[in-house]
Amino acid sequence: MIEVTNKKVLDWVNECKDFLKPKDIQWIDGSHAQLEAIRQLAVDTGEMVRLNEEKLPGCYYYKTDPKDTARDEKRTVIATTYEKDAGPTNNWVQKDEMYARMKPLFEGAMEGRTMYVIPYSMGAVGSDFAKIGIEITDSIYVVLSMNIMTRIGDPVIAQLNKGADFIKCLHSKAKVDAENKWIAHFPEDNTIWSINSAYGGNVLLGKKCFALRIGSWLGRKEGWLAEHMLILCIEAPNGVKKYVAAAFPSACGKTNLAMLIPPKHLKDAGYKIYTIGDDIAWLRIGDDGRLYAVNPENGFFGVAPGTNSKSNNNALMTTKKNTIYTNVCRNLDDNTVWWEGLEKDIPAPTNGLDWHGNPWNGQTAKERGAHPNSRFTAPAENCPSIAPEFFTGKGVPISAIIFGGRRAKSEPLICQSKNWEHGVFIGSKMSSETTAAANGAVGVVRHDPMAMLPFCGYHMGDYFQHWIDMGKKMTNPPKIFNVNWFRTNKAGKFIWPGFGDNLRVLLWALSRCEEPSTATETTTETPLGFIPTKEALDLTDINIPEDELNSILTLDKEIWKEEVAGLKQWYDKFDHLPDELIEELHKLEEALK
Ligand code: SAT
Ligand code: MN
Repeated sequence: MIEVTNKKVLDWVNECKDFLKPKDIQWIDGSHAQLEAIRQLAVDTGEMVRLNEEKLPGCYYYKTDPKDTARDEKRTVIATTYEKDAGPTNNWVQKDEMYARMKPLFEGAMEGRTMYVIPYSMGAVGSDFAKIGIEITDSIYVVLSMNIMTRIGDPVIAQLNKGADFIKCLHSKAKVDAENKWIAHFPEDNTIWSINSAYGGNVLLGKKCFALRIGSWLGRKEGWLAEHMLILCIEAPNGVKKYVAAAFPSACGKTNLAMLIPPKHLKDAGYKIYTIGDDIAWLRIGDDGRLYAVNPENGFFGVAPGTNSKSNNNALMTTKKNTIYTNVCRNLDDNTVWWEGLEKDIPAPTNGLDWHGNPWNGQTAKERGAHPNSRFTAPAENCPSIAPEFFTGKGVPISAIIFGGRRAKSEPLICQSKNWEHGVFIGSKMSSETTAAANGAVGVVRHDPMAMLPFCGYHMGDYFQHWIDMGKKMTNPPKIFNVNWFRTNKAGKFIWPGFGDNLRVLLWALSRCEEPSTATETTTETPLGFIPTKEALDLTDINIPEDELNSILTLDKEIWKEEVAGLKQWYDKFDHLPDELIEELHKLEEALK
């Protein structure tokens, strides 16, 4: 390991050591030998299970406490000096009070344990977009997961030694005590404290905590955007590459969209998809007035259930080596893993262990084998569709921004906003049915603007204003769209086939980004924006009953009057919102009359 000479780093690590009282300290240099030794330790202590080395080389199984299987939004806090800076959508605690509440929990929390110090970079090390964090943790799972999800070790220390600034991330699983679990962000101090959890989203502090909550705060201060977005590249048969960034709430198919496989006729025609990111985008305005995006992560923390060779073969292939599986079902016959949905490829084990660790028989068990929010943590480099641009860390120019939620009835398949401000309005009104990615009821509609409700680190009214201001600074901003893959018919079945067929919808969106647009004449203008006619969409080989197709390509005014009423209530939460949004809401209401 190279020597750490950054005094700020050394002082902070010492300070943490003094109140955490670990038995020893291990700096993570990221070397193969060091990580192998840590993996061996995890196996020896039973914290992780090494899986079948032929079928799943370098793969490990990990299980959390049954009460600790998802992000915990109630226990996620933005701790600032003034409440107005956290705004009405965050749990706010005065920052001194939050430190005082958590300090006693951290006091001696690492007694008898090793304190790991993980220097990591979000974004390719040293690239223009990159930012550094240091995570202190007592969890081997965190060390090994951070190694997959971020760039860690010596190259990052070298940056720190050059004087690079860093985010102070402190985690202890402590007693994994649900009653005393806190995930607290102190954006004024570039600090994150997380205690009493051992589940990914609460403890891999580079991800939602840094890359989104602290990132969004920094983005506002420094003039860029940190967003809950996948990034993908669509290469047309003529070789031209276009880039799309898309925001969906957790567990709404971001990973699937990012890795989509074109339907046969489009593949035969020469369309190719490359993946740049599946969850988080950092976006900056380039010298040419366009918006450029990078994926600051280095791996995928994807939902396992539902992943199979039909739904997302790229994701499945990504997880075949050097992957950590969390809370899935174990197959004891061949020491592999299994989850609901995988029966398309591999039958459920008769000799398994469910996500609680209880004996489980896929033929007779009524309970699930894998937790609905069970996850794989897999290196991006494994992904068959990974884009070369991913590795350079240079931003890619975004043509289209796509917002989407899970709405059974209201939102059409796709709708293009009228301009940037209207697009921000479209993002601000996003709502979705909740999923298992966070604790709480599943299937309840909630407003989730830009899919950032749980991840915006500051006042959301200010966040919308920042979006509007960013638009003003761009001479060539992306076009903004809203999509909904989740409309259902009378029988409750999805109308749109989704998955690879979503490319058809993206291609229409991209055609609208051409100057001049190649699709205008087959578009209907509605109060919500532009919706393609069915002639405008490529529906080759797709069979959807006429009336159902019409229903997802029109705007139901009655339903939308109710939506507007709900939206007004939502906006009422805010003590301030940009005038542009109030005006767009007013225009929508008028147009629906
Ligand atoms: O749990 S995570 O926040 O890391 C994943 C998600 O909810 O999107
Ligand atoms: Mn996410």
